[in-house]
Amino acid sequence: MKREGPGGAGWVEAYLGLGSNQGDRVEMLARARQLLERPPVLQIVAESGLYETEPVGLEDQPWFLNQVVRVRTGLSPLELLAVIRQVEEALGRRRLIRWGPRTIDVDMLLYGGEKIDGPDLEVPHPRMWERAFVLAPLAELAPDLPVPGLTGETVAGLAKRLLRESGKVVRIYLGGG
Ligand code: GSY
Repeated sequence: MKREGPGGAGWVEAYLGLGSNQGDRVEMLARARQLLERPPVLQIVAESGLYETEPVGLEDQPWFLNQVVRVRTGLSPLELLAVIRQVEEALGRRRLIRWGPRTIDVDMLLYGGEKIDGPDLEVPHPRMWERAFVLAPLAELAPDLPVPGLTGETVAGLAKRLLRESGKVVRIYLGGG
């Protein structure tokens, strides 16, 4: 547990990926951000824009809105995971179909510089480096972050390459549907 603070010694910077493709997607993301900040040991310190993104995994489902937020937190990784699950549950997330549609999805992408390989939690998120819908918003907040295992590669560089090569549409959301 890392509780000193608020926002002070012992607090860690983490990045969370938010996604929604059911219901009022803009509202779902807004409510998720609100609920994430409910515990006094978590503050959102930066938000990317919203991106409208073509589904990855199960392709026959509505397009997503995705966003990445940077948080500062005094929660341990597993405590943060518990908060994430509470937020997903409060917003009606049902884990019915793997890769399937969801009102809200919150993924812990990065937690400080930690590498976590647990049964319930893997950080960095194991699939984040291949997903343009994660890296494009992350590149707004942390463009120069190095990509593990790819010497000299940054989040911004990899995002650009994935946007070119993945064939998946990832575009800034301008509203209206
Ligand atoms: O892992 C997040 C849920 N998800 C998404 C998503 O958030 N956006 C896009 N574009 N495709 C996705 N496939 C899954 S599963």
